[in-house]
Amino acid sequence: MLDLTGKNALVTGIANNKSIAWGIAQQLHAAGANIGVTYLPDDKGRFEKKVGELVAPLNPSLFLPCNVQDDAQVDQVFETIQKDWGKLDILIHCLAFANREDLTGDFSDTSRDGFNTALDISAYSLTRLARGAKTVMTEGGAIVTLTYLGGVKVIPNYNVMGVAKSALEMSVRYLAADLGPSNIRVNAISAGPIRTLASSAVGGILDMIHHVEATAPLRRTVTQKEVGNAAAFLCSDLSSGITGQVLYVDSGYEIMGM
Ligand code: NAD
Ligand code: 0WE
Repeated sequence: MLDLTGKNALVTGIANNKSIAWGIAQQLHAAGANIGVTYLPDDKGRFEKKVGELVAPLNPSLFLPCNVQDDAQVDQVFETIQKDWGKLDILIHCLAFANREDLTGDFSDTSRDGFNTALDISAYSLTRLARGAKTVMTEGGAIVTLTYLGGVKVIPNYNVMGVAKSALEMSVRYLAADLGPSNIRVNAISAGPIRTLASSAVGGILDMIHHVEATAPLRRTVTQKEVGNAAAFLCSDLSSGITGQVLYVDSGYEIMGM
């Protein structure tokens, strides 16, 4: 049985009710986990209000701002976990960002700043959060991040995000080796394309979804709930022997050659 009762789970990356992180938070909650949520703070407090209202039904016992580019905010999250929870069991890393102009046109036009921004937010943040998590995962734990096929194969326009996902997937392996002796497992889910705030801002996402519906073995896209269930598995004792892996939740699309 998939049972997460007594587990404290921190979920990053919820922006709205289409967010993959929201699908994950709901499934972790359904499995009995105690939920904490971080949100990306903005000047007007819009995310704080929106995300706060969205997650209220899960009764989150922590609700904290965390811009992963700000070390002070990251440290504050883990200090609060130490103080309020005593220990952390589960960390969900479900965020990415590249400048919009870097997700279209020629990859060779990527600026130094654009490259650094994408890699900092989308890849380095996992290592930064894992470092904080290690201090509070005193009874072992599970870390799960979200990646995409564009980190392994060239997907038109994914560009610098593909480089960031490649770095993210290799970070999963190095972190798994690093944190394994502390009984902390680190895995990634490679999700197929899903309509979310981030993906909808990308030109041609609907065409990509139709392509998956036409060619993936299951002839459909995946849902946030399916990704959430896979995440719950990777966070539970059912996957106690699995670390450093990338699990494809993509209707089978990745296996196809033609
Ligand atoms: P989303 O827009 O709902 O989530 C992206 C999140 O990143 C938002 O909550 C945003 O606030 C957060 N974020 C951006 N910059 C941040 C920063 N500096 N600090 C903290 N948070 C920041 O979109 P999503 O599609 O649910 O994306 C979640 C994850 O899933 C990403 O890693 C994405 O690459 C991955 N993914 C998405 C798809 C897809 O098709 N939607 C497929 C595979 C993988
Ligand atoms: O990882 C992603 C999306 C990541 C993303 C999206 C945006 C749009 C708005 C990162 N940064 C930004 N910045 C913005 O300003 N996905 C896996 C979804 C996605 O994005 C694509 C895809 C797919 C699929 C971009 C190009 C091609 C395919």
